[in-house]
Parts: sequence; structure tokens; C-alpha cells
Amino acid sequence: MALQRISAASPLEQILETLDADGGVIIEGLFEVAVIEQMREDILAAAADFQPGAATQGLGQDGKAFVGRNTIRFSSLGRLSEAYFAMLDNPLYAAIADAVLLPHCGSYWVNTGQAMLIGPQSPAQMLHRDCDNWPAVSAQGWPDSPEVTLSAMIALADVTEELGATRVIPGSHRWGDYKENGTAELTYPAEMKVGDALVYTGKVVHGGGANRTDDQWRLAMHLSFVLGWLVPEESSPIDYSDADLAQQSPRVKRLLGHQSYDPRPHLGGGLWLRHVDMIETT
Ligand SMILES: O=C(O)CCC(=O)C(=O)O
Repeated sequence: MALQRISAASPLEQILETLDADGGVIIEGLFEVAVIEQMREDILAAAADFQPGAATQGLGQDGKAFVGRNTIRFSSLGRLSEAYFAMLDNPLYAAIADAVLLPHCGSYWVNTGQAMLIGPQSPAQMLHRDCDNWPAVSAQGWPDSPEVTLSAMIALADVTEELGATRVIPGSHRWGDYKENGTAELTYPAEMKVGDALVYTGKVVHGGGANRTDDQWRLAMHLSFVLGWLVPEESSPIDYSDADLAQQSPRVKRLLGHQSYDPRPHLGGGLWLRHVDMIETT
């Protein structure tokens, strides 16, 4: 089963059906090129401050091995670029995230927005599922456990297989064994033009591809959401002050943790409260 591509102009239902069937889909033109070019410029300007191989995923040497020796990663992208806020407000990505995540939560927030720049002569990343960050929730009842996270790998410039396009195993979100991560032979590369994005659920097996070039970087970023009752990878709520977000939309404020979690219409209690009361956005 190959990885499918679909235009951002397609009906939402068709996009959701493809995502549901395969666990991942390339959406051509998901993000406005001007916004992505701004983000690319701002990411490249910041990249010199981050050493290849320095990111640990909070797991020391194990995390370094996962990220890759010649990969540059960093987050808090809204501190570097206004384009980040426009991306968070992207209406189609919002509609897809609503459809995938709201059946399991009152609201979701940013898991992480991360520059993921794979350097020349990098081996492929280990295959994995993003829902592995929350294994107690995902493993129980697998594969019918709730979708906990939705991700997009976004091309900041054209991404080819040779540059290290993300590799995906379509259909692996439905495999019977949660611990089975497949093999490289089963993967398809998500080759993309600038502004395209691979949108995939936390259940689908994937990994960064090998960069086989001698001198070119794969320029991509990741933007993911997680259920509002789970802890995200990135510390957005403390990375942005109320003043930083004053001009942003209520959605952006909520996504970055500046609003409390109301579980309704689902069961559960209010979370992320201040003085036992809701932090509201305006
Ligand atoms: O860099 C990529 O293409 C994928 C990265 C990834 O899946 C991850 O680190 O979770």
C-alpha cells in the first residue's frame, strides 16, 4: 500500500478518509508558501545556535541516538518567527486535528513545533510511533486505543528521498501488535514540495529517512498536537508569556497552554487551572 498524496483543495471528508485508511497522507499545499518561506528563513537564521546531534529528547544518549548525530532540532518556534502563529491557525490542519482528536478530549494543545534539519550523510532514524510517548494510554486496547496525537512533517524546502524524506508504513496504525515497528523495506518516502505536509496519526510507523547527500540539509519542521489531558513534549506554556501572546487568536493561546482544559462534552475534570478556576482566553 503506497503513501497517498492529496491536494489541500480536496474535500475534508476525502482527506480524513485517506488518513483513516492509511494512517498518514501527504497534503499538497497544506501551508501557504509565503508563510513557510518566512519560517524557513527564521529557522535558518537560528540554526547556527544549535549543534548537530545536541538534542536529547530529554533522554540523554538514548535520545541523541534517536534524533541522529548530524540532525539539528530546536523548538519554541514562536519565539523565532511570527509565521509559527499563522501555522497554528491553519484552518485545514485545524479541521483535521479537530476530527482526529476531539472525539477523545475537550480540547488539544501543541505537542511540539520543531525544526528537524537532517544533515548530510545521516543514516535513517529508527522506525517508531509517536504515540509511544504516552504508552500507557496507547498500548491498552491497541489498535482501538484513542488517537492521542496528530502530527505534520512540513517541507520548508523541497524534500526528496535522497535528502531524507520521512519514511512511512501506510496501514501500520492498524497492525495487531503494538510493539511491531516493521522494516525499512515496508516504508515509503514522503517526498514533498515546499508547503506540502505529511499528516499522520500517532499510531502509524514512520521515521526520518537517510540523508545520502554530501552537502545538503533536509529542511523540514514538525508540528503536532496532543490530547489536552496529556502532557506535551514541549514546554510551550512557560515559553510564552501572556504578553507574548496578547495579539494572538484564542486558538493559538489555547494551543500554547494559556487556557485551562475543559473536558466537556466528555467526562473528566477541569485541568491546568489557576486558583481552582479556569484560565480563560479572550
Ligand atoms: O525527521 C523526520 O522525518 C521524522 C522525525 C520523527 O518522526 C521523530 O523524531 O519523531
